[in-house]
Amino acid sequence: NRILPKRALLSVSDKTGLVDFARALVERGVTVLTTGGSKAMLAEAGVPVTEVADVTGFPEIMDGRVKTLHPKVHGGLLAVRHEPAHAAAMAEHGIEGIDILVVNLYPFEATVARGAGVDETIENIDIGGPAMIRAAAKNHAYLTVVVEPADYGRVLAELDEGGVSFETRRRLAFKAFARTAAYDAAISTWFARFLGGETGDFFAVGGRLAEAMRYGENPHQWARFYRTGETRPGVATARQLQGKQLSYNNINDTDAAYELVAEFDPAEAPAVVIVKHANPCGVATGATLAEAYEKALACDPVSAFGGIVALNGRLEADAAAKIVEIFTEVIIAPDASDEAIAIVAAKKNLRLLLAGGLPDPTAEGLSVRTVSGGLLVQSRDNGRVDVNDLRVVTKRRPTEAELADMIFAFRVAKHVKSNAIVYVRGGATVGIGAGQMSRVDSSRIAARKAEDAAAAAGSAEPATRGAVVASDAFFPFADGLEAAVAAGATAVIQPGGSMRDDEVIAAADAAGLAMVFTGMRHFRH
Ligand code: 93A
Repeated sequence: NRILPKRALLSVSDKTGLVDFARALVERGVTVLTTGGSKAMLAEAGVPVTEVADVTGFPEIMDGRVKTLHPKVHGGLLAVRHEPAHAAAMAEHGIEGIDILVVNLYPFEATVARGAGVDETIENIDIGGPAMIRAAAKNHAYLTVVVEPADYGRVLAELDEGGVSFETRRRLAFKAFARTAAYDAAISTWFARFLGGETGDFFAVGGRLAEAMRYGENPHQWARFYRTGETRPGVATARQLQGKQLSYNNINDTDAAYELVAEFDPAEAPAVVIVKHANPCGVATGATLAEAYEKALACDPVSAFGGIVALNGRLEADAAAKIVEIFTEVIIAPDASDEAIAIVAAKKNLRLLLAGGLPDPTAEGLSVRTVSGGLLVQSRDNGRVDVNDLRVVTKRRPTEAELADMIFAFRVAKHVKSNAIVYVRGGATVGIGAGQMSRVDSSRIAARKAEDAAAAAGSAEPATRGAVVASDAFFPFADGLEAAVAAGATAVIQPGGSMRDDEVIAAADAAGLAMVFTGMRHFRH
């Protein structure tokens, strides 16, 4: 089942390794056809090649938009060689078979990534390339299709073993369709920018392999990380300065941490988030990032061990020195000073990621998850509650200080797995209850964590005394609110909308609490 090729067509934008590969093909007796730009490079290197235009008898036209879209090319790619009618058509029209197709596409993703304008981006939508790749991949029974330079070596090695095997041709065909699918997904995603909101009944998801991880969420799972072409600052576009390779869980947790810290405008206050298992275990603002880190750490110092630290501003030496005092897996920030980088460098395994900016929490986007046999797609939760959205439902109105902490707590709750209960005092979380099946359990856990932190710090009373509390969804019964009262909370922020809102409001009034409704829910599962 091995095929020794006679004729190859090379048309590549990424010209890495092109000269050596083409020369090696020629040395093995293969006739090489190429498009204009590829030809120029090969001719200069002294590799004898034929231009596609000379085969088709038709010049490249319209700035290269039409160069390989010709029956002499596509007939050569698509002909079923053992089919007599196809062979007759080839003879009649002077079509010669192509046995190897080497194409890599116009760099659409890279063009978007560097922020090119609309005209230039559209010009970088490759039409002829994907058409050839798909034709060759369809006809892999006869052809070898190569879509990236990384495969040149393997193809040459097989040529020296008597030809390219069927297994390799099929594997390369798989890769070819994966590539054109991801390419079209990137184009479709780019178009979605102009639609805003609802993108309709079609959804394409794709990405380019960024990294193969050692394993997935668990060691028996394999894992890969793909970049979708998104250009916003975030975990996928951040630059890793040092440390071990990021694991699957690291990337997931770092994303959670950075998306949350971006909720806090650096112009208002420096903020720090510490994440474990995709949930925050400490979030705080402070006069400096170093102070914010200390406050965040105090929330749950036990869980913070081995955590991910995200900052909403430039990492400076003072914060870096504090963060490296305990074992930390990852630090992510928009930027870092040289001094801070030097401090982190002393911890060889600690990863430092610099994202160049912060994600925009109000930006539109998509969230995708798999279910067995399907995909669930929804718009990103870019909802954001402001003071003006709040409705006071209790007799007592919240104080200014309570209001500020309420908004803070609700923004944190948005990023905590449901059921989420978040206690905040003085711009810092003091107790977080996450991921429980019952809201009252989350309330109790959050309060208990605050008691533990107080005990560890040798403090007489838990920091939930005098705190505000946020709930990601309404309290279905008064018991969740009563748990907050028992913990010493003075004010509550929650969406409202329960059938028993009246009972919950009455319980709040009875305890002298101030309570506001946001009208917006932030489930996160
Ligand atoms: O503009 S195209 O969509 N029209 C075509 O007919 C065509 N044929 C090949 N783009 C086309 N290509 C692409 O040109 C290939 O996919 C490759 O990326 C590039 C190589 O051109 P050159 O050899 O001139 O640098």
